[in-house]
Amino acid sequence: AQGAVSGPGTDHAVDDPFTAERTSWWRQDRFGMFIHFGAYSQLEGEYTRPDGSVCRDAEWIMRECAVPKEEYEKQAARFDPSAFDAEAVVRAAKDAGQRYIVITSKHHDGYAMWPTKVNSWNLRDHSAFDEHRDIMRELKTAADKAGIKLGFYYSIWDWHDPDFADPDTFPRYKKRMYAQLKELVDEYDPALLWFDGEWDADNPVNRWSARDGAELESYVKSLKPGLLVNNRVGKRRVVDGDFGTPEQEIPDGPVDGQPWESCMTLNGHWGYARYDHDWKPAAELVRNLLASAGRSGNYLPNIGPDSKGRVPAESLRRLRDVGSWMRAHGQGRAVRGAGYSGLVESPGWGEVTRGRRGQLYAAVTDWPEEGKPLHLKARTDFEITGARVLGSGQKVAVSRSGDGFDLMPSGGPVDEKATVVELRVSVPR
Ligand code: FHN
Repeated sequence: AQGAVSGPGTDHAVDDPFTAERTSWWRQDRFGMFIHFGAYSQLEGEYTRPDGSVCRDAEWIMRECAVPKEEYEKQAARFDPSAFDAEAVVRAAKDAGQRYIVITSKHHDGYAMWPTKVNSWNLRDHSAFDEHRDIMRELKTAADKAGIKLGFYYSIWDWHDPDFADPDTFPRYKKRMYAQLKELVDEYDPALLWFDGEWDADNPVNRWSARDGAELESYVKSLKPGLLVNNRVGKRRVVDGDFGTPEQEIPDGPVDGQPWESCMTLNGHWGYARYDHDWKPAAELVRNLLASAGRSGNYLPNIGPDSKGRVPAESLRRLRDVGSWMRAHGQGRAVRGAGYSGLVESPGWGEVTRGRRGQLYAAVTDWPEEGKPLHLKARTDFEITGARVLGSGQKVAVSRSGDGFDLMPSGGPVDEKATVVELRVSVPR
């Protein structure tokens, strides 16, 4: 199948995750938006201790800065993200070329970002936010309108609920967790659930087992057949769910025989950190997107709205740049629906993907010295029957050379982020 990866881990007799109908939309989309937004956003990454010293972190601030529970609750009570604009967030994703959004419904601090009836530790009952607003509902409505899929991150690990850390009371916690997940599925009909924190570092007698993971996965799938679930349901990220979730890295190929999605921060933090200005350039995002697609993976860069719910302008600018690049280079066809090329080795000067109609997309990110060709090392026998630069239409001379082909575009880079050469190929049967 197009986009499938050859090699170890793809040999599933039943419901091969690389070709399964269920994962089809997700494998085609290739590009989503992660959002880390929660009670921690209120602190914007800085906690001033009673002695006046400042401790910095983002979504881990409660734990890393040892914020006392009462103090954290006091901060959450002031949380008023009234500037959160679901339509603008969805538009930013859509303009960037992203086709799905995954937002933290509950992070490790246990704070629910929807009006859960399970407890009062949530955005409606424990905040300064308008009690008539529901951010998740707003996102769902905006996403549906824009044809964007919505998924929820949900942390199994919970720092706030005392029943979590005690093996005797853990079943009670689990019951509430199941009830919350049912609310999320019933109320917002998500396309996927993205679990995290199954690696419980808080509970000395960690009872969360691979069996708990399997049970959780089948429970949520029974609530909604077709729901996609990530791999972090089993203890310590053993293979589970529909896709793997490497973090801050692009793996070389299939991960544990699963399709995968690489999530990454745009600066150094997931949640908003007002002091972190170390933003990755848009060119890096384009490169990561191409590298993911070329290895048949998805790319999920993250945004972290501030205490008012505003998305940092630096994130928006980068997403806009990626979107412009997508539009200027064949509407993102080097990425969307594309996957592992199979026909050539990955070159040192960029990334190669194979599009859904069989074309090769050679994306040049590190242009060779002037006058030097772009060499493609063939892995198998095939012919190149046509070549042009996407966007500019520049002609590209193709010649056989040694173990593959030399490509000579008639001009230099058309875009410093990545210039894409589209190659029509003929592969002998
Ligand atoms: O601890 C979390 C972290 O805060 C963030 O949510 C990332 C996103 O994948 N997951 C955990 C670390 O693996």
